[in-house]
Amino acid sequence: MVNINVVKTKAYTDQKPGTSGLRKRVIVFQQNQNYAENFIQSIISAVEPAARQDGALVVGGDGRFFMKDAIQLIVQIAAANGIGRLVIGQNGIMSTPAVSCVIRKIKAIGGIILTASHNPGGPNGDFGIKFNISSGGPAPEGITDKIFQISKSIEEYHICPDLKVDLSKLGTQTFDVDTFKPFTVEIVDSVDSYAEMLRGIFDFAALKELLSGPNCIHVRLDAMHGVVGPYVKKIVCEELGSPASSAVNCEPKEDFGGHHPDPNLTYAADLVSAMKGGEYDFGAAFDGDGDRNMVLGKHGFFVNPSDSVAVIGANITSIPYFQKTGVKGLARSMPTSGALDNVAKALKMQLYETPTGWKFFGNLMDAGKLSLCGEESFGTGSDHIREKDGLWAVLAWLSILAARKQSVEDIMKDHWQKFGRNFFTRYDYEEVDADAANKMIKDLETRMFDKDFVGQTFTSGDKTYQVEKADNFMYTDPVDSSVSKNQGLRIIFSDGSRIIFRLSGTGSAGATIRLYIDSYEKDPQKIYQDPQVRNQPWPCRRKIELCWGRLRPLCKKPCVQHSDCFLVLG
Ligand code: VG1
Ligand code: CO
Repeated sequence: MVNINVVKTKAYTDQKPGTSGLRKRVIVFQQNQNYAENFIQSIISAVEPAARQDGALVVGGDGRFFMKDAIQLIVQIAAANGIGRLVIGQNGIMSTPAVSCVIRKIKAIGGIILTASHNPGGPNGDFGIKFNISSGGPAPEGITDKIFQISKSIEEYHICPDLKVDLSKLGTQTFDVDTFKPFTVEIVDSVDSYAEMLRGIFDFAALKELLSGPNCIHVRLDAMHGVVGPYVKKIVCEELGSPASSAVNCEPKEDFGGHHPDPNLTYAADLVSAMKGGEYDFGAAFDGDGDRNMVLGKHGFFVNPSDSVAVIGANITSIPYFQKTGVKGLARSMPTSGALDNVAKALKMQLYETPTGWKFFGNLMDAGKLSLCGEESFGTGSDHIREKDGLWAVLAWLSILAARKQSVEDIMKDHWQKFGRNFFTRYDYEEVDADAANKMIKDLETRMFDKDFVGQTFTSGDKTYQVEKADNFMYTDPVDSSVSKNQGLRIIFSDGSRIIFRLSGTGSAGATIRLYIDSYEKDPQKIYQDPQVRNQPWPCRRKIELCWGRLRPLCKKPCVQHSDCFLVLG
């Protein structure tokens, strides 16, 4: 018999889940007494007591520092709160998409994912805890608000301190806990269920031919020492026959080898330079928890994530899953470029525009309104699960390559010729002072809402843009009518080009201001320009505090260099 202790605790005021779970520095979890315990108890308290005894929770993470400690706490607190069963990835390892897959497969009541995604790890890095619901998707705002409320008033938590499980041993361990039904912990293979799911989505024989047949292409998949490594090895190498050398950085590490596990041109620079050599036809990188992806073609040709989802949409019949289910609708997060909109229009499909964060796609999928969606932040996925899915996106691209027998670059260029091109760029201003960032957004909003703002024209190079609409994005969920306000400031021009500002919800220190620029071009002569050059908002790239000469209060001194700013407000 395992004992339950009731431990008195003091509530914290800062456990508000952001865009994707609670993310803080590791030391915040380590040094503040009961910080992790409080939050885990708050999550479990949000699960109805009646659902707990016969319910299962899936638990897994990206292998980062502190994950194993957090999993032991989840086991002890879940047991003490009457949860019936936990299903945990071996050694705690399970990618975010795989957790979503397993929740759906075993009809769990939800899951807890230990990750701070693409944020760096290790003792000085970040840690995160995220709760997913029975659909397999991230908890919607109603539930994360409830968890936050509980965390602010928590006075005690329940725990079985003597209960320890061996996370390395596959199989079921059962414990008697107080008056509850037996508590079972099942350690499962991290990859099996997910691999089985992918076999039902893609044509594995065609992919095997592409990766290991007589005319095979060469791929390089960089897991950045995140959780995807074992998935790449087992599925792409062992099963689809790609040589072992195509799996790079595929050992999960607690500190991701000291790097940011962030699949973009900056942090996956090694992949970019390896691709430039011309030895590989296709390259991809993944983030820490395996839900993000970056796709590259031969010689390092970069596929912008907003374009990636549009290409998959335009070629969706290359994927057997969609031949079976049909295509119910397409969606993108608000800041994501309008490339997908052009595909939706051409194919006469419904297009939904949601706030940033994958949780907003779930309701549409559950209601049978959405098949394929993406975010500009290297997230792509479909209704096969309720999370974005990095390896799925890679197999989707490989399916298109197999069907079209063209290079990544040719597929992308054909796409732009047909649909026009959305030049998309995002600038991030990280760790700025939070109060000042809030003030800047307020100030900008006031200026944007000035009655004379709509209708104004701005000139950049040979193009003139007229403001057609300026607002703070608000989303009404078409399924449950819930309303999400203040999702980002939008300046929309008459040709569909847009400038967007929003504050990030995933940082762990200070505030991050994101500036997104999306400009549309249909002139075939101009579609091969460099987006970094074309969309540069200011002639130089100084920090926003100095650059925003006209956008007080972040400005420290007036900005004399920027008289030809693309965006001059006021
Ligand atoms: C960022 C991205 C958003 C993504 C979120 C979680 O959020 O912009 O598109 O859904 O990260 O991704 P924010 O609030 O910082 O802009 V992940 O791979 O960190 O789960
Ligand atoms: Co992620």
